[in-house]
This record gives sequence, structure tokens and C-alpha cells, in this order.
Amino acid sequence: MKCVVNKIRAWKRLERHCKKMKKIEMRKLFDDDNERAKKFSLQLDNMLFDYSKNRITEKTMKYLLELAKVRGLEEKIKEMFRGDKINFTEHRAVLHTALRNCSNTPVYVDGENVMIKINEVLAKMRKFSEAVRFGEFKGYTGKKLTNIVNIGIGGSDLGPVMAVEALKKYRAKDINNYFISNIDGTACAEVLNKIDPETTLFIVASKTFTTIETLTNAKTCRKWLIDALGEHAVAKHFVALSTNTEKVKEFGINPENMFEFWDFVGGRYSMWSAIGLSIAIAIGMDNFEKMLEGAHAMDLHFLNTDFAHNIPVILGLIGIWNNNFFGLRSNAVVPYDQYLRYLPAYLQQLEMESNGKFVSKENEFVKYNTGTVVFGGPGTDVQHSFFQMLHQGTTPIPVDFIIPAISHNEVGSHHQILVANVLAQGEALMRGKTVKEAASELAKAGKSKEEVNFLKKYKSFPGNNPSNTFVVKKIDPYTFGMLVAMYEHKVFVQGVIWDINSFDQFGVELGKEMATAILPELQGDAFGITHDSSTASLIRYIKRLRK
Ligand code: G6Q
Repeated sequence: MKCVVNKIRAWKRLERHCKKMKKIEMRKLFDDDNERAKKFSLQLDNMLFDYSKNRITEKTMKYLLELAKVRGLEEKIKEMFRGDKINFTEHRAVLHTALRNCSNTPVYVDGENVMIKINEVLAKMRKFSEAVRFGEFKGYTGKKLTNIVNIGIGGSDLGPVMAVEALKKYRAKDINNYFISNIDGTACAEVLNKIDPETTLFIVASKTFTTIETLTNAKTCRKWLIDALGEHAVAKHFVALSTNTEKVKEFGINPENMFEFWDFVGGRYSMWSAIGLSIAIAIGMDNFEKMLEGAHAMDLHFLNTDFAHNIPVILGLIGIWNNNFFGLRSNAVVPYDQYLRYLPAYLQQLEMESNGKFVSKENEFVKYNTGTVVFGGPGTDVQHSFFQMLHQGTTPIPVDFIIPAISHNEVGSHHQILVANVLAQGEALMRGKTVKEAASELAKAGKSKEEVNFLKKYKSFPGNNPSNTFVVKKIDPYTFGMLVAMYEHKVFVQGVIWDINSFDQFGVELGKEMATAILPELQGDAFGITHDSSTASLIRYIKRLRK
């Protein structure tokens, strides 16, 4: 019999429980229980995960854990780690965990221990990244390669961009990293204007090596290089990261200069593989491996810890609780660390591409919400933009706060002020301010009775807005690896509860096909393709403007 997730008993029980919880204020839960923070927080290494500022009780957690159990989460986690083909629409294993399997226990796909080739590629990455960093692999004219340009998009861009920025303090001083992703010529032009061909290494990162943005950008860069240094220079200035050797050859890159990964690595889960080459060159392979170790520590925690103490499991379940039961469809991610400023963009892809699905594993259209709208930016900057809506909007927006106890730049009292802000925001979003409290504050501030009456509602805050807080010691490679792996597993947990495939992306592929059909029309040599009247008139208008 088919299982429909929102019809099972565990789900129905949560629905009933939620009706009661909707009437409860979080501030009351805190006032009634001094132990609340202790009860609802977990720790792994130096990372503290405080989820007490959610609209939960011990009963809620019991019911959520029951839901995870009946959805078969325990077995599903094992299936992923052991290399079962859980990407069931593409018949592929999902093994980003094997890429950082520092324990080196064998992992089999179709009878082959994939750790052998994973370790070979890691060794090749070490050799090459060190040769570039120490100036042994030089450019065509004998100069050291100091400009590293990653050309890739989506999963072949967002991870490296985020990691290189997050770990900036670990970067070699004489290496400059650039990223070209967008097909907008500006992306290419802006980078090429800044760099010197003699000292530039282009890394063409594309799993399929068929993505139009990446190939077009790579061709433009190749021409730029050849115009400056000649055809023979390509071998010294271009490498490829891909699963597709044939296409790499076709493009004109020698497969010896190719770093391989495999179809059991999804694009958005690929920064731990060859796609991380630009990270390895920036921070060195030792630090890259520390990042893998951090992720591996989170993997082992996820695999081996009972669910009640399992950080990604609890994080995923809290997300389900907010999304499916309270109807809160979005999640703001706010790292209070400037170096983590690209984390929200990375998580946006990770969560929305993985779980923005509407057909279940049972091949049915789902009748419940899946996926979460993720957005965010660095604190305190975003406190001065979208936080207004968090404090006084009509629908709560759950927040993930991330703060390191120690900054890489301990300048004066900056970090203390930063920490004070993140803690104050979490507290204010939880507690809010009643109309009565606002009135009393206004009166204390000496406002007249009329002013107090007029302003008290405007100056009140509903509170009861859920948030999670993550505190780490410092954003170092290990901790960063742990953090990213935690979110990957959170997405996995939610995909299992929702009964969807978190590992395909037919929506992204649709976009790739559609533009290809319109291109000849814009270029003027194709007619007669039927469009809706809006698209047809937009094509005509743009062509007229470009004449
Ligand atoms: C990631 C997605 C997508 C992909 C890009 C680039 O999971 O599949 O973001 O990474 O479309 O694809 P290529 O790496 O194949 O160029």
C-alpha cells in the first residue's frame, strides 16, 4: 500500500499537537522552565546548537522523533552512506560522504570500492595544488600562476566561492581567486580586465561539461589567452574538473589536466571533490583536508548518534515542524561572520534545489508543502534591511543565527558588539514586546497619554518568532566543514520525511533546454516558433532595441 506522508498517524498527531502549541507563547515556556536551554541544545566538538527558541516542548520533540522513525530515517541514512542508488530517478548512488571519508572504510558502488579513485584524485589535487602554490607548475612564459579563475556555475561555483571566502584567513597571500559563473558578458569582462594572462590559471569546472554558461565563458577566456600567448599556452593555463572526459577533450583540454569526479556526486554536493580544486589552491591541501575532516566528523555523528541527540536530525525536524505544521515556508540564514557571507546563497541552492520537488517516491503529486525558501545575509548588515519584517511582519520567519566566539579579526570591541547583536536579536524575536509593555516603556520615557495611546501598537512586537543559534569557537577549515555537512544532512532528513528525491534537479535542466530554443530567434535566423504573445513581443522588442 502506498504511504502518503500527511496521512500517517505520526503526522496527524503532530497536526493536533500543533493546534495546541499555536496558543502557547515561547516567552512563557522560558519563564516556566529554567532548564529549557539545556534541554533543547546539543553539542558536537566546539559547536553548540541551541534550538530552544522554537515553539516546541518535550512532547513536540517526542512526536517529531516518532515521525522520523516511522518514515524509516535510520535505514535511509545507512542506505546513503553505503552507496545504495537512492537517487531513484537517475539511478545513482549519492556519495558526497565518501569524498570526505577520512576513515577510508571501503564504500562500494556496483561492486567497486570507490575510495580508491577518490583517494587517487585527492592525491592528484595535492600534487597539483602544491605545484601551483610553490611555483613549480608555471605558466607558459615561466611565471608563477597567481590568478586562479574558476569558471563554473551552480554547484560548480557556489561551494568554491563560499569556501574560498569563508577561509580567506587561510589563503596564500600571493594567490588571488576569481570566479566567473554568469553568462552575462560582464562576469567575464570584469575578471579578464583585472588579470594578466601570463600569471592566470583557468579552472573549468563542470560536471557535465555541456553547460552553456560555463562553456561559453571558458571559450571566451581561452580565446583571450590564445590572443595573448598563442595556442600552445593552453596546456599551461587550463585545467578541467569534470565527469565527462570526452567533452573535456573536445573542448581542447588534455585529459591529463583533468581532475575527475563521478556521477555519484551531485553538483551541489561537489565542493569536497575535484570541484574544490580552487579551494585547495587557495588554502593549501592540508587545510582542504581539515575541511574534509570536519565534514567527516559531522557525517559520523549523523550516522551513529541516536536521533534525540543528532544535530542534523533535530535541525531537519525543527524545519519540518515550522514549515508543515506552523505553515512557515521560509528560513533566514544569518551568519554573524563576514567571511560566511556567501553561506546563504550556497544554502539557497542546497535546500531549494534539493527539496523543491512535488512528486513523491511513490510517484504521486504530494499534497503537503515541500522545500523551504532560504534567504539571508551577514549580520549585522541584514538587521538594517529585512529584519524589520521579522520583528513586525504578519508571518514569522524562522532564523538560523551563526556566530563564532572568536573572530579572525579581533579589532577593538567589534566582536563583542557583534555577539551582543546576535544574542539580542534571538532574544527579541523570541520574547517580543506586548502592547502593554510598549505603553509602559513609552510612559516611562515621558510621552503624553495621547502619544502613548497612539504609539503603543506601533512600538509593540509579536515575538514568538522561532530561531536556532549555532555557536562555534572560530570559523576554521574543520568547523566550516562540519557546518556545511550539517546542512547537507538536514536537507537529507527533510527529503526523507517528505518522501521526495533530494538528489535530482529536472527543474534546473529545463532552464538549460529552454534558452537554447529561443537563442536562434534572438540571433535572427529562425522564425515561426510559437510562443505566447508576451514572450513573442518581448523577443521583438529586445531585437528592435538591439538594432
Ligand atoms: C547542482 C545542479 C546545478 C549544476 C549546474 C552546473 O546540483 O545540478 O547547479 O551544478 O547546472 O552544471 P555542470 O557542473 O554540469 O556545468
